[in-house]
Amino acid sequence: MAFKYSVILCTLATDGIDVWKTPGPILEHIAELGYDGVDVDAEPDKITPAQYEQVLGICKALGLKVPAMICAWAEWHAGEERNLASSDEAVRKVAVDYTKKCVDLSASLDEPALLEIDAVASEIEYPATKIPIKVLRENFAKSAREICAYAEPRGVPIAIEPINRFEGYAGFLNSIVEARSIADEVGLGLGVLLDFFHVNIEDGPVAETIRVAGEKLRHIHLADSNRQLPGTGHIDWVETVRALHAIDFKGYLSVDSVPVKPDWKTLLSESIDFMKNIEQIVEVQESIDAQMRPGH
Ligand SMILES: [Mn+2]
Repeated sequence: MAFKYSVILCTLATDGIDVWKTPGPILEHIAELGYDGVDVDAEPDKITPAQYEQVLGICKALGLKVPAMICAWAEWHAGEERNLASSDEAVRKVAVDYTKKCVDLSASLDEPALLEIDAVASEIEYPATKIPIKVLRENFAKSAREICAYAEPRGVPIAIEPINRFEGYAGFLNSIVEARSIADEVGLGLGVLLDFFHVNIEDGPVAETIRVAGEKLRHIHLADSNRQLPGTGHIDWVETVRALHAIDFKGYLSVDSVPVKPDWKTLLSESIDFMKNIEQIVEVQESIDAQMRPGH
């Protein structure tokens, strides 16, 4: 039961790689390395239908799936304030309307792609946000309900990605425990997205966090504890893969390593090779475990 791997294309920008400018050679290289898919930017007002058609057409020809589209939430990434937890109704509406447009875009694909939602304030108030957590939670849950009610009949999966306190709200929606509790409350198919970098900062051990996410885990952003390629930090990868087997994870692991180091080609080839090696080790371990069981 091998995992499926993808690449978040916009993260490659830190190495000067722009899929919207030269899609052919970039996507060909990703396919050659053995990736199953790519996570494409969700910017329905900025990327033209012709650009989407070109990139998605090349993906299709190469056999690359699009398991997720990446919504931009931070102002540096989005170029505008998109705050699903805002108490200002006008601000919150901008973010909800953007997400609904992304749902329409995703629903137009051959297979609808997952969209991630999260809560990012335009102003970071580290070490603790001044807005009561209860208020932020109510606002965010309201947005999530509106988005999921729109996405569910269109077959578009939505998942909450908790963001660490230095990039998101300091104190709200930083952990998988919080994300899972909102997903449980909202229902409507809402799941969670686990980014190993954020989780390593805000949750317990990654393997334990995977068990907390459980059947609500829809997608993974792949990096080590230092946000660099897997194997260069201190995540316990064998335990992580064992936990993913234990919950029978069927989604994708998408490389989300920023800034790209040492260069995009090395990052992508080493990431997938390392993970496939760990998968093999775990398979051997699990077959030894099975032999040791009584009655074998
Ligand atoms: Mn991420």
